Amino acid sequence: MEKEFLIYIDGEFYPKSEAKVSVYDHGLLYGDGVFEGIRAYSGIVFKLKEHIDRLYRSAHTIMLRIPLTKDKMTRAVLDTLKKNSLKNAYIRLVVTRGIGDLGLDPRKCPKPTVIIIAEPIIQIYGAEAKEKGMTAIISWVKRDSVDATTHETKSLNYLNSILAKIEANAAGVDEAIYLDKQGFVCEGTAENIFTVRDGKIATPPVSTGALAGITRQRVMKLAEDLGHTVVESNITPNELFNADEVFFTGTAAEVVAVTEVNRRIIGDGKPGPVTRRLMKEFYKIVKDPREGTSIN
Ligand code: PXG
Repeated sequence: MEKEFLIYIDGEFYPKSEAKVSVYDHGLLYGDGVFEGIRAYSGIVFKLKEHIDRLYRSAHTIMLRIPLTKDKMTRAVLDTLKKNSLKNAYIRLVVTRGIGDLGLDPRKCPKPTVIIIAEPIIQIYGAEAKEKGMTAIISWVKRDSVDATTHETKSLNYLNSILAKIEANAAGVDEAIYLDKQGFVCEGTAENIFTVRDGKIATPPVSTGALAGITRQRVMKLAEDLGHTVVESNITPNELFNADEVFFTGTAAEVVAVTEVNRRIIGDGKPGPVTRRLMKEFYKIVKDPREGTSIN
């Protein structure tokens, strides 16, 4: 039998088929918890510190006390990778409110559940998407305004992303883009969005409800280092349709062009020069030991 991956749950490792949590866990019953999606490249966990910091900020907002220090959590992530002999990996870090009763009162949950899953990279957006770009629709599902379920907090409540994804699937396109409640462009289902116009780069502010993406942050700095002006500003659907280039950023997506939105071709319908340059430079960054934490 093929060796199963080992999953970390509350300090112990379990083979994948035995890695289970209680049906009374409030992560399941109420989406009460927080998570991170992280990636390791050639033995370096890209921006691990930033992901751990964001996890603890999300937990702070929902008043969930993570039962590990940040250092211990970092070690647990690295141990999980080592146990599974993974150097290139997708890592999912989940902390739920823990086991409680059927009421939603979090006081009934004395111990948060900590889960770390590490698997080889699955090509979520494969080579073809990288080469040709992705198609997208603007979804009818609007990003929640800035409150508990906005993606300012990376909580386990992802139903609006899921509904938008279902809509994209039904429309036969690769991804869905949300607007905020005012009608401004917000982000994709699991990626931030950027426009390029006359060499100037724009991305929606987090006040639209977009996640303060770690890839977004790094790509903004990269673009500035390459001489571009980068602004956080509201983007209308009209501005999106008429941009020279549109691209997504995210842990899974990395940097990827969006070449069609609601059947409107963006630019000339191919990944543009700014996007291609950023893709190329981003691949160098993710392998740079200074940009992450070494597994060993
Ligand atoms: N917006 C949302 C709503 C996200 O969930 C991003 C933007 C990009 O942020 P980062 O920090 O990754 O640059 C995310 C990231 C998945 C998956 O399995 C989701 C995320 C990350 C990785 C994988 O769909 N969320």
